[in-house]
Amino acid sequence: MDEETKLKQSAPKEWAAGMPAVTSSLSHILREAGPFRGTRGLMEMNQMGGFDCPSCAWPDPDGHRSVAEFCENGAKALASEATTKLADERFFAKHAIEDLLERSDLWHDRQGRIARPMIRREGAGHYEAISWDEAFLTVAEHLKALGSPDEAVFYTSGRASNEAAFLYQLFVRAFGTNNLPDCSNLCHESSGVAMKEAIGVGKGTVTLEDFDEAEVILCVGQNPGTNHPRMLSSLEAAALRGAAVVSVNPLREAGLAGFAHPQKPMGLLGKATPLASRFIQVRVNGDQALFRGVAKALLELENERPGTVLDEAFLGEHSANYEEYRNAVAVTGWDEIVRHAGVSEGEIRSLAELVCGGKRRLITCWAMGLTQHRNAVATIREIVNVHLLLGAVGRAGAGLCPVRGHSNVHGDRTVGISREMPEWFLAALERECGITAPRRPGYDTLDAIHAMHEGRARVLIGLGGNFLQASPDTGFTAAALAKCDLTCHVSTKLNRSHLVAGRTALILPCLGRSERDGDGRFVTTENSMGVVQMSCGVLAPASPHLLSEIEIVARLAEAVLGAEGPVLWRWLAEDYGRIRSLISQVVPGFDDYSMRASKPGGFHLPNSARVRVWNTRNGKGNFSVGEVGSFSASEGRLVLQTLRSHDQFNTTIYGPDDRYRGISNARRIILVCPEDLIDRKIRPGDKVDITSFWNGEERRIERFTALPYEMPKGCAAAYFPEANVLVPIDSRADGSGTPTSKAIEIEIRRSD
Ligand SMILES: Nc1nc2c(c(=O)[nH]1)N[C@H]1C(S)=C(S)[C@@H](COP(=O)(O)OP(=O)(O)OC[C@H]3O[C@@H](n4cnc5c(=O)[nH]c(N)nc54)[C@H](O)[C@@H]3O)O[C@H]1N2
Ligand SMILES: Nc1nc2c(c(=O)[nH]1)N[C@H]1C(S)=C(S)[C@@H](COP(=O)(O)OP(=O)(O)OC[C@H]3O[C@@H](n4cnc5c(=O)[nH]c(N)nc54)[C@H](O)[C@@H]3O)O[C@H]1N2
Ligand SMILES: [Mo]
Repeated sequence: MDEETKLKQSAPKEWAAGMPAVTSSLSHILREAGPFRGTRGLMEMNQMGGFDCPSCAWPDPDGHRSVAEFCENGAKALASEATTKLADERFFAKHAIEDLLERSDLWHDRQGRIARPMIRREGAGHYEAISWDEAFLTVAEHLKALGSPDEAVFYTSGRASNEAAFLYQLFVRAFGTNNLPDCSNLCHESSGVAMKEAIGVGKGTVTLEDFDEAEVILCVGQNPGTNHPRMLSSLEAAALRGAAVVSVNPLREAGLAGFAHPQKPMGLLGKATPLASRFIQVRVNGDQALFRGVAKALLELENERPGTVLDEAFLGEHSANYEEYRNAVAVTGWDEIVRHAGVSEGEIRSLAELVCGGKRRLITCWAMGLTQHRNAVATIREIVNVHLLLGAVGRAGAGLCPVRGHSNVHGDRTVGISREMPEWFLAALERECGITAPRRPGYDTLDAIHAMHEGRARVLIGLGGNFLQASPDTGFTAAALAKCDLTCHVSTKLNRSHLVAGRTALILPCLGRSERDGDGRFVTTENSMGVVQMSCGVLAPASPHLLSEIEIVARLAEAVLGAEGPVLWRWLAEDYGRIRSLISQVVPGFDDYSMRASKPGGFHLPNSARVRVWNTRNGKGNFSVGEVGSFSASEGRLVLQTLRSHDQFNTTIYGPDDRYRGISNARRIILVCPEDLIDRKIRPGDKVDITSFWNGEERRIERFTALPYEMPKGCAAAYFPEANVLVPIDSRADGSGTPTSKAIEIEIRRSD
C-alpha cells in the first residue's frame, strides 16, 4: 500500500526501549530468521566467545555481560543478516534490473541474502549466476587492463573485520594505489582530523569505566536511543548515581529523555529512568558558538573565583596556544554567540557552571550532528578547547568521546584503510610484506565520485557498503557509477549500488558476522573505545556458495597479482592467525594479537592522549582559535538536516516507522518547525517539493509529505538516504572533506 494512505503522526515518545523495544526486536527476528536461528543468534551476540553485533560500535562491558547483551536495533541488524530468505539466481532471473530499480530500499532488504556470485554482463538486463573463479578472473582482467592502478577505486564500509580490511589494503597497495575511500569519509572524518591536530590521536579518549565516574556527560548531535541504544545503559547508570546528562540537539530525542531498561523488570513494565536532566535546543550548526560561549563563561568565572574553575596545572604543563585562545574568546561577543547558537546567555552560563562543578569530570560525546557541517572540524576543536580549559582529557571520568558508527569502522582505519597512511605504516608494510607501497595520497569518497565522472577512475570495488545511497547527490553519483567499466560489490544483501552500476557489474556474496566461518575461524573488531576482541559466528551460512570476506579478498588478490609472492594470499587466508601476526608486525599495540583478542573482553589498544602524551607537532594539547560562525539560509529558506529513522541501519531499511518520533509508515517526509509551515500556508500532511541551493546549483525532490515537528525556527529534517538527492556534491567540511549532510539550504513549496 502506498505511504500516503497509511502515514500516521502521533506525539513523540518521552522515553526509549522498554517492552515496545523487546516486542519490536522479536517481531523482526521471528519474521526473518525464525525462532531457532533467531534465538540462537541473539543468545550469542556480544557474548564473550560469540560474535560482535554487526550494528553500531558502542563497546561491551569488560566484566559481566547480561544474557541478552543486545538492543532492539542490534536485533534488527541480526534479523536482516540472519534471514532465511534467499535472493538466488531464480530471484534475479525473475526480476530485471529495471524492475528492481522501481522497488523501495525496504523491499530490497526483505528479499533475503544474496546466495551466489552474480554478474550483469555488458548490455544485459538481468543479473545471472557466475562461478567464483570466473568472477575473480573478470575483475582481474579489468584491473590489469587499466592504464594506471590509480584508475581503480577500492571503497570499504565499516563492517569489514580487521583481518579482511588489512588484507584488502595490502592488496590495493601492492596493486599500486592508495585509492581507499571509506564510509568514514562521510561520517567521523571531521572528528579524526580535529582530534589529531589538537591532541594527537584521532580517537576517543574514554573507556566505559570513565562513564562510571563522570559527573557530567554531554551528548551533542547524537541520537543514541536509535543509533547507539546500548549507550543508554551507561547513561542510565550515570543518571542513577547522580551524574548530569545533558542533551544538546535541535530535536528533543526520546532516547535521551528517558530509558526503560528492557533487561530489568521495572523497565519492561515501562518504568523509565529520566536521563537528560537538561535539554539545550541548539540551532542546527549552533554548537561551535555554544561551546565558545561555555569557554567564555568559564573564563569569566575564573576571573571571579580565581584558581577554582580552570585546571591551571594542566594548562601550564600540557597545553599550547592558551593565551591566543583566551584573547579570541574575550573578543567574541555574547550577542554573536547567542545569535549563532540560538541558546540564551543565561542557559550557556548555567551549562558552564555545571561542567566546572565538582571535580570537572566531564565527558563530551558526539556524532553526526557535529561532523557533517562545513565548520565541523572547528566545532569539534571548540569542544576540545573546553576540555583543555578544564584539564578534562586523560583523567578518570573525563574525556572526549566521538561515538562511532559502523561496528568496525575504527579497526579498519587502524589497520590501514585510508587514502593516506603515515610513512611509518607504509614503511612497515614494505618491510614485513615485501611489497612496494605507493606514497601518493589516494581519493576519498567524494574525490572518487568526481574521478569516475571524469573518466579518471573506471573500476569501483566495494568491500561492503552501498556507495550510491550513502554518497551525497544521488543523481550525480549514479551518473558517475554508470560511467565505470566495472563495479563490483562484496555484499550480503541486495542494494541500489548493485542496480545503478558500471557496464559490467558483479556481486560477490560473503558470509555475515553472525555466520560460522569454516571450522570455528574467528575475526576481530575494534569498538568505539579502542577495545579489540574476537568475533566468532555461530549460525549456519545462509547459502553454501558464500565465501568469507577474507577469502574473497585473497582470491581476488591472487587473480590480479599472482600466487608466487611476495604475499602468499591464499596461505594467509587459510589461517586468519597469520594475518593477525602480520598486523602485529606492522601496527603497534597488537602484540600477541590472537591470544589477547580471544581472551574474554579482548584488549585495549594504546591511546597516547589517555595518558597525557600528546603526539602533536609540538608535543602539547593545542587550543585552536577559529572564527565563530554558523550556517544560515537566506531569507525565506530553511536549513535541512538529513538523519536516521528508528527503523534503518544507514541505507538498509528495516521497516517504515520512526517510533520514538511518533511517525509510522512513511519515509518520504520532511519534518519542519510548525511556525515555518504556518508561514508558508502548508498544512500538516500536504505534499511539498523541496529544492536545495548551493553555489548557484539547484537540486530537487518532489512530493514529500510535510509534517510539523518541534525544532528551532528555520530548521527542517528529512531521512537519509531518501533526501541525499538534495545534498550538494561539493559542499564539504573544511579540513575533513565530509559532505555537509546536516546543513542544506532548502525551500519548500506545496506540490501542484
Ligand atoms: N540503528 C542504527 N544504528 C546506527 C546507525 C543506523 O543507521 N541505525 N548508523 C551508524 C552510523 S554509521 C553512525 S555514524 C551513527 C550515527 O548516529 P547519529 O549521529 O546519532 O545519527 P543521525 O541520525 O545522523 O543523528 C544525528 C543527530 O544529530 C542531531 N543534529 C543534527 N544537526 C545538529 C546540529 O547542528 N547540532 C546538534 N547539536 N545536533 C544536531 C539530530 O537532530 C540527530 O539527533 O549511528 C550508527 N548506529
Ligand atoms: N545524507 C546523508 N548521507 C549519509 C549520512 C547521513 O547522515 N546523511 N551518513 C553517512 C554515514 S555516517 C555513513 S557511515 C555512510 C554509510 O555508508 P555505507 O557503509 O556505504 O552504507 P551501509 O548502508 O552501511 O551499507 C549497507 C550494505 O552493506 C552490505 N553489508 C552488510 N553487512 C555486510 C558485511 O558483513 N560484509 C559485507 N561485505 N557487506 C555487508 C549490505 O549489502 C548492505 O546493503 O553513509 C553516509 N551517508
Ligand atoms: Mo557512520
